[in-house]
Amino acid sequence: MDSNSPFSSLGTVNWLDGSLSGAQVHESVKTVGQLVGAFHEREEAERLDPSTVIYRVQWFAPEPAGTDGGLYWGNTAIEPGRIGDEYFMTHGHFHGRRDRGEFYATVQGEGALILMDATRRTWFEKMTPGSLHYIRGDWAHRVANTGAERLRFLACWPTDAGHDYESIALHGFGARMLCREGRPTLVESAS
Ligand code: M6P
Ligand code: ZN
Repeated sequence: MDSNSPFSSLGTVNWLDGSLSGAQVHESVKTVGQLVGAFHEREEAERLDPSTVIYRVQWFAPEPAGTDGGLYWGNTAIEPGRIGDEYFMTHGHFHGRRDRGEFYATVQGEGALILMDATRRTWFEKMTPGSLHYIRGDWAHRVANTGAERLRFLACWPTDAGHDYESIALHGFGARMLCREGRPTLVESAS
């Protein structure tokens, strides 16, 4: 059977771990050096090898960024670990367009999806294999790996959502996922 669909050669999803493959996969790697300012124990982060990988993102982008009505598909893999008492985590972002939502679905591992609304109220949803999470367009979102193995989740978001990292770089989230008495605990931030 021949297919002449323009997207038929996009690639494949490995449903065992969520990883993507094919010629069209985009990839980025985030290291301790790139995330140093995100963790509250900055001096601890500066003591680590800056090339230590915290997470990797793969995504399919069948349409250019900003296209009306398009979708992206991604897979994020966060290593287990902590900087001081804070679990390895993503940068986290608001969407540039606050009316563009997103789905996350956990494939492997254990984690926390940290969410924050426009008033800085911050809460989390537990991530376990199979858990599905809907992120409203005006909620900032960050994921922390609270388990002992790699955390992998899939994401689907609109092509025209955009990433607003600046608000997070300036003000952070209203709370952080910290290890307290051996357990992941959401602790309110001072600022
Ligand atoms: C998911 C999606 C991506 C995002 C990635 C990493 O795959 O939400 O849009 O880039 O996670 O998160 P961040 O950009 O906050 O580092
Ligand atoms: Zn997003």
